Formats: sequence, C-alpha cells, structure tokens
Amino acid sequence: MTTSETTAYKNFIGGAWTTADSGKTYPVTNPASNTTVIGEFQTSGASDALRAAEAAKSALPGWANTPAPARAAVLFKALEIMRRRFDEMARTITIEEGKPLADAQGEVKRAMNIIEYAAGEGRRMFGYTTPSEIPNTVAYTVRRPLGVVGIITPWNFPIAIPAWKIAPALICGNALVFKPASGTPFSAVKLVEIFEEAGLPPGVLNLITGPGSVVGNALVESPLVNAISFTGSTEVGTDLYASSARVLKKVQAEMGGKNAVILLADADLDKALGGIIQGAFGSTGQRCTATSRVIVEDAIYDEFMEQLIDRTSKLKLGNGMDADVDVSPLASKNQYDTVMEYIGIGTEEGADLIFGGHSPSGGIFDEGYYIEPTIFAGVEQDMRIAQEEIFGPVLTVFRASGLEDAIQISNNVKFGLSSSIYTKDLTQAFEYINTVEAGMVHVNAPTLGGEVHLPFGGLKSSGVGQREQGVEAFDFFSEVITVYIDHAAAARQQARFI
Ligand code: UN1
Repeated sequence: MTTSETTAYKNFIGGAWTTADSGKTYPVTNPASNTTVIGEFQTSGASDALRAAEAAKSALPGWANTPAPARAAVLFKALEIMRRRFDEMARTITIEEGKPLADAQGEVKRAMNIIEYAAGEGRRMFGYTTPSEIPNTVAYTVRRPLGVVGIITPWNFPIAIPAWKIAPALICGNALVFKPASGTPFSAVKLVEIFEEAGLPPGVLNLITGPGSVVGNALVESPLVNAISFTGSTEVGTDLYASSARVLKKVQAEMGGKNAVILLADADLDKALGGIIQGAFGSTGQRCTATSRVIVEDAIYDEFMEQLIDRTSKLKLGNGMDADVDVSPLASKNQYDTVMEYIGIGTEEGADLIFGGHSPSGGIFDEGYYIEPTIFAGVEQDMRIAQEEIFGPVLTVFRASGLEDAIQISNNVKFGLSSSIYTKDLTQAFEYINTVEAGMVHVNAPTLGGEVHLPFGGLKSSGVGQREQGVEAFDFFSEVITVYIDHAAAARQQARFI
C-alpha cells in the first residue's frame, strides 16, 4: 500500500481547511479493495476539537441573529449544489463505505430531502401565543438556538445521518462541530464542501476528523459545547449520555437495534419475503433499522424457510460499484471480524446455520471484507445472536405459535428501534401496533428507513433524547423561551396574580 500520491484532506475550522495539531494523518481504504487508499485524513486530538468549538462559539452570534429565512436560503443553495454533485456524492459513499451504488444514491437523496425539509422550516420556526391569565398581558413562545452543538456520526450513512443532524441544527441557528466516524471522513469532507460553497459563514460548521474516543470526549467535556447529537453504538452513546448528564448538556443519542419482522400465516408471503430479504441483507445489514430477526407463525414456517433460502441463494455478492450486486462487503476489517465472530458464537450456542456463514475467497473476494448472507434457524431467545446487535448480513429465525407469542419474542430484547408485521388482518395489526416495543412500527413493509418529515428513533436501549427528523428535530436543536409582556405596566401587582 502506498500513500505517497494520496491526497491529504484537511479539517475545516473557522472557514479554513487546516491540518491537525498532531501533524499526523491516517489512511482510509476502499472496503471492496482494501489496498486502494482513497485519501489521508487528519488525526485530530483534543486541541483541534477545542479550536473548532472556539471557532463555532465566535461564529454563533452572527448566525443566530441571521433571520431564519436567510439561513434557509443557504440550505436551499446547499440542496442545489448537492443535486449538481449527486453522482460524485453517491460514488464517494460507495468507495468509502462499500454499500451498493443504488443504496448510496438513495442515501444522497435522503440527505437532499432533509435539507429541503429543514430549509422550509426557515419560514415556520413556530412558537405559539396563548391568552394570559393576567390582564393586559401578552404571552407567547419563541425559539432560540442551543448554541454550539457537537455532531458525532457513524460510518454506515456517512452523508445522510450528518445531513439529518446538520440541516435542522443550522436552520435553528446553531454553530456546529462535526466529528464524523474515523472510517468515513471523505464523505464528511464532501458534505462540508457543499455547505462552504453554499455560502455558510465561516465557523458555523466546523469539521474535525480522527479517533472518536479522543475528539468525541473533548466535545463532551468542553464547556464551550452546549449539546451533542450522536448516532452510534449503545455502549458509546450510554457513556456519552452519562458524562453529558454530569454537566447538564442536552443529548440526543440514536443507538442500536435488534429489529424483528413478525410474519403471520395470512400474510402475502411473496411481499413479506421481499421485505425481509431487503431488511436483512440490504446495505449488508449495516443499518440500525436492519431486520435481524424474523418471527414466523408455525403454520407457514416450512414454506417460508424453503423460499427464504431459495431467494437468498440468488443474491449476488460483490463490489458495490457493479450494478447487479445485491450484497456488498462489510465496511471495514473491524466490522468483518465482529460479524465473523458472531457467526462463530451462533454456531457454538447451538443455533442451526442453515445458509451462508462464510467469507468467500478467490478473485475480488480476497481484496475486500466479504461475508455471505447468513441465516440461523433454531435460535433460542437467550442466545447472544438473538439478543445482541450484530450489524451485518445475519438473520436469525424464530417460530411462534401465534401473534401473542410472536410479540413476546419481538419485545424480549433490550432494544426497541424499528419493527414490522406482515398480515392482512387489521385486528391483529392493531394489536401489534399497540403493544410492540419499538419507536417505528411498520405494517406490511420492511423495518428499514423512514421519511425525513417523520420522527426517527427508538425506545429502550435504542435511543435517548428527542427523536431525530420530523418536527421533533427542531425541538431538539432549539430552546423554547416563554415571554410575558405586561403592556399596562403593573397589572400583575394590582391584580395579585401568582
Ligand atoms: C435507515 O435505516 O435508513 O445508524 C437509516 C443507523 C440509523 C439510520 C438508519 N441511525 O443505521
């Protein structure tokens, strides 16, 4: 591996592309071809994070005092630039994260949707007025920015997740320090370039790349940073929430999932299989809304298994840049090792490995982090593969005697992010909607995804703080201030109101 001709990308602090204080960079490679270095990125430390937070603090008053419709104009401009650079952005995701190009295009579209939605908020940003109980008094609420916000994002949606935090945070008037996952800084650089080109004032959006533990902790600990929006593992999110609580820092943490699909006997089996396969193996299972469990009613279990194996065997594994590829490599060596370890654990625990489970070899497979789509049957609820988030192309299958049994299995995990049921029976569907423990509930649709104008997030160990996206995003990224104006000056004393 040679890095001599590789471009070294920089941090973006106070409107200038700068090197890290360490003077060091680290390489990022393509997961489908791990000898191909796609760039060198700054190895930032705490001092860089603090410099970025100071730059944000200096830029804050100017941006906070910019009228929201004028802030929106910058977002609309960013949207236009992203539309122009659409192909480049999608290709960047695929060479850096590995997901199939069609998925990467979907991801860029999603980022555009949130920027558009957040920009529209520039002409709303509603508070409310209400009658006061005091004579001659006007009472209303107004929104103010939180201040400097740390944006800490994962590698699996390296454009969309940053966009769905950054766009609502900007429209609310905050100044940001953006710390992307160390594995996907290239997508982050491109996203920041777009906001720079759109004319965002210097210091409003700062980027620092490097190891999460050092840079992320510096942001959590710095009194300059007022709030953190985080997406990542439940372990890191829990620590971040605990340390932020000590200094009363507002936190939104979007974490893991162990999402289940319930398949009832009356369902449209063909449609259900499509949704389950897409949910389990699309994006190589590396999304927090992936389907990692399927709970099948006894009566159709055998037929389902036969078709599941048949359809999974037709999936094409390969480089995400090839148009006909369904399942691409894991995003990194680390991910690859974790998933292979879980496949080993499942086998040792006594589950039946009925499909896949191997890393193919020869040709392109020797160059990347490939693992076959993998299915375990005979899974017991207390097994680790039934309880822990694997974040890879591994589906576990359970049997249920009926709806009640299936919901019990679905709820018997510490996570509660997304869920799905396939049935044509409205009564059973509503029983499910009312009792399943998940922040997002789908009927006759996969566990995946969501629309940007609806809230995204989970229950239990899947998330804490306000939901992302939807109107809730603006609730998280703003403070609500309550205003009372006594326009007769002294009404309150006279009337002796409390
Ligand atoms: C999606 O499922 O389309 O990290 C988005 C994640 C989630 C985002 C998932 N926060 O996978």
